[in-house]
Amino acid sequence: MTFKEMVSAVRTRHEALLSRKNIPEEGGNGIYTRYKYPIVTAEHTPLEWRYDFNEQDNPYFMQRIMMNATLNSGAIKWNGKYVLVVRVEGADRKSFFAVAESPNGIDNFRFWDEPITMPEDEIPGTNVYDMRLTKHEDGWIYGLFCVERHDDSMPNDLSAATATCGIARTRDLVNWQRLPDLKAQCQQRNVVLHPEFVNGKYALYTRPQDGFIDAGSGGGIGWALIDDITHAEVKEEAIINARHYHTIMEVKNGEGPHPIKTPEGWLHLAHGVRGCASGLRYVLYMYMTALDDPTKVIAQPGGYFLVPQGEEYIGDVMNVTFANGWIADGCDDAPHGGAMHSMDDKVYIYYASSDTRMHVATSTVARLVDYCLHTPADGFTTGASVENIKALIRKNKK
Ligand code: M1P
Repeated sequence: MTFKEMVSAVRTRHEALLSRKNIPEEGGNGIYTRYKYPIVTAEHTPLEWRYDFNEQDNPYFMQRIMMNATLNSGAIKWNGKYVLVVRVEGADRKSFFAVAESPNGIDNFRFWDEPITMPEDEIPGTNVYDMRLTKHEDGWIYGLFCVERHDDSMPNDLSAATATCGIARTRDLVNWQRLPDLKAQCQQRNVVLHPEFVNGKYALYTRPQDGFIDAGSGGGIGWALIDDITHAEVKEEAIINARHYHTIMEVKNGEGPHPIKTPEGWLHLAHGVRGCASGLRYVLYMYMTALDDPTKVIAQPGGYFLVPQGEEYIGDVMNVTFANGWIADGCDDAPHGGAMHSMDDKVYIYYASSDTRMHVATSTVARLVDYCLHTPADGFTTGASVENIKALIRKNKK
């Protein structure tokens, strides 16, 4: 093959992947519809990021920079497009943020020309990942993400690391203003900005943790009010969604994207983690909080909402589903992400499987509210679970 032919073959394959129509899967659970094809993979990243197109410099037309994965993406409806801020991970294990957009939210995702240049905080980070996007009442779009640094208090341990919440804001998703990292008493990951002011303050969903991996004594998803987002500090933190023994979130949990406001309350998407013989299992779950008090849980279906299925089990970190982005249609021109949605609004749930690729599942506000309000809560024992099943059987016999 000539150089020209190699380039042409790669371009044709790439375009076929990018323009592939996605297909809804039949026979789901009635709560949401999954789609057959992953929506963003490492292979979707622009060829210009990976290949040197100069024949003299790259006669074999090799990839000069390889991409490993596209995962945990923030999401926002932006100028009529479905936009993801994707965590792209290179072969060198470094993650970075890059914007991919689609005209319909389910296929044809294409990356913008260049990855995001994220300014550093005072102490530069080694790695950044898992951005949650919030169009806030103050007019800015915020991106909150995890910043990983080596833990220099343990100089002899090369794997010792710290997790801190990085904060940046933008008006166009291209130029980002970095604010100082969140100050807290402990390490933090999965921190999310609530879209509205609460008591005149910024409000954060937090996830206090003892170490880089272990949530330890951090009891679950927390809540903290912040006086000044430009010098954000957690002064008081209350756990609003606690972990529990023998549940899907026994080991850890974490808020996903910011919640969706509905007439029945705030819809929350989160991940829960439990340990098993093959390692940690990450699943998605939902809960609802009161409209007038986003910290007050009013419903929490027992068990998981969405788990890996088929090839989704396999990847860099097996048995993982993780979501930090969803888009509820219907409030495109709303001034901020806390706008009230109607029950008919469609919801696009963006999730990653096994830290490797991005998928979409669709639902509606009405279905998700119904799921939250009418799925029995976890009774925390086998006996309680059996009673839930028997109550349903009795109802069906009537
Ligand atoms: O590997 C699974 C996930 O592990 C972490 O999530 P958590 O902090 O809840 O354990 C994150 O590193 C996340 O990016 C990753 O997908």
